[in-house]
Amino acid sequence: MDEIAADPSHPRYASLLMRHRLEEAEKKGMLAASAMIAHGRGEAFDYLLGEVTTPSALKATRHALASMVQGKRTVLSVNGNVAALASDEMLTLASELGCPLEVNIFYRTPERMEAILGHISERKRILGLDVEVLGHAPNARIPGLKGPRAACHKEGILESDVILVPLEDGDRCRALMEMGKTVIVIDLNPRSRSAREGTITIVDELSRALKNMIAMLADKVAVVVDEQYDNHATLDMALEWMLNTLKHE
Ligand code: PTJ
Repeated sequence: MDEIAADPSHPRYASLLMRHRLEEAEKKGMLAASAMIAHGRGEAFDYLLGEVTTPSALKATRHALASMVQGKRTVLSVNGNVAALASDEMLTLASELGCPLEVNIFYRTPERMEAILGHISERKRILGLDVEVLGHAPNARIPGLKGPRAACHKEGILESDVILVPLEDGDRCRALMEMGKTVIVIDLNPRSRSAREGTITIVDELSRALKNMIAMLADKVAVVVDEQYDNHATLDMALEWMLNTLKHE
């Protein structure tokens, strides 16, 4: 799956690997027309972070994970970019948490849904994981969203209490918040609407954040809800980190 020309010791290996995954997903018809623009924006912010998980992002990750563990009906939402970049990590996390994964895309077409669901099902088979994957037969709508992008599963997103929405658009994030859910956002842009409106925002690159969650669960690192957690403080710390990285270059 991940055969790229660059050597893993190459300083830009992780970035090249993610680009390669997007190129492959594009060939399979999984991506929205604006997927590369969204990725480029993410890359720019990751540069400013220094391409590392910051201490405040790690704190948000631990708190988010604890919230997902505690959730009665946790669901992981997957869009085209997420499926391209981190299907294996999303499936592994869903398997560890014992929760479903739901494909839910903004620019919804039957062709894209089929391509994304096909890719996830192939990765699930290769990994040998037993995970419920939803999205194929939506029977409900997210209130407040217009058009095909509102389609979802009643037993999945609609009735979830905790939902992970990586790389999400602001409208959907707001609609989910208005439904009273705990909305966990992963977004490299601390100024995006989703980042500012979500319950818990992890300002980190998607695959890094997911790998941290999986490692926390595997190491049995204390995964406890942080009663003092303040999302605005987390976002401020991410911005300060970026400014300091720039100053010291
Ligand atoms: O597959 P669809 O139809 O649901 O569409 C998916 C995209 C991502 C195209 C759609 O949701 C979109 O247009 O998103 P936005 O509004 O561009 O927001 C994406 C956010 O994710 C931006 O704030 C980026 O900075 C951020 N981002 C991009 N790549 C990563 C990222 N954050 C974390 N890790 C990344 N790898």
